[in-house]
Amino acid sequence: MAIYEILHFPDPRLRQKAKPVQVVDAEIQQLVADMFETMYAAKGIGLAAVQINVPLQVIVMHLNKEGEENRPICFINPEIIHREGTMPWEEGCLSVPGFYENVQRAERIRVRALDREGNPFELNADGLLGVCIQHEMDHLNGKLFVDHLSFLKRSRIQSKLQKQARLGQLPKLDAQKQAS
Ligand code: GNR
Ligand code: NI
Repeated sequence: MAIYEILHFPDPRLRQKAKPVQVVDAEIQQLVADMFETMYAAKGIGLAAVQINVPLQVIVMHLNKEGEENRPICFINPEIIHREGTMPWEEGCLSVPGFYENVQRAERIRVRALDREGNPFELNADGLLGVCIQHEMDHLNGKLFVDHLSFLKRSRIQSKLQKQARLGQLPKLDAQKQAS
C-alpha cells in the first residue's frame, strides 16, 4: 500500500487525458488499493488516477453518506451512457484545495464501467453520487471543476493557489540556502 501525492491546480499534469485500462491485472488492483488509501488519507470522497499523475481511466469513490451509497466503488474505463436534466451543485476538489463553487451538472446519469475485478457493471446515479462521477470523469479528460467557472473566478483561484505553493516552498529554499 502507498499514499500518493495529489497534484494541485494549475499543475499541467492534471491536463493529461487518461488512457483506457487494457487488462485489470494485479498491477491495476494495486493502483486501485493505493488510490483508496490516498483518498481516505486526504479525506476526499473521490479520486481519479490523473490526480496522482497516473493517466489511466481509473476512479475510486466512497461517499460519506448513509444507506446504499455508502460503500467504496471503483470505476475502470467508465462511460456515461445516458444523462438527463441539469442542476447546480457546490463542488470542491482535492486538486483545488480550499475552494468551493457551484457547477452545472446533469441531474441523472447512467454509467457503464468495469469494477476492480474487471467485471462490467452499470449504475444509475443522481445527487452527490452523480455529481461526483461527473467530476471524476472530467479529471480523466484533463478537466477540472474550475474550468466550468468564469475566467475571472478561475484566475483568482489560480493566483491564490500559486501564491500558497510559493509560500509552501519557502522553508525548503531556506533549508537549501543554509546547507550551502
Ligand atoms: O472530496 C471531494 N468532494 C466533492 C464534493 C463535491 C463535488 C465533488 C467532490 S469530489 C472531491 C474529491 C476530488 O477532488 N475528486 O476528484
Ligand atoms: Ni477533483
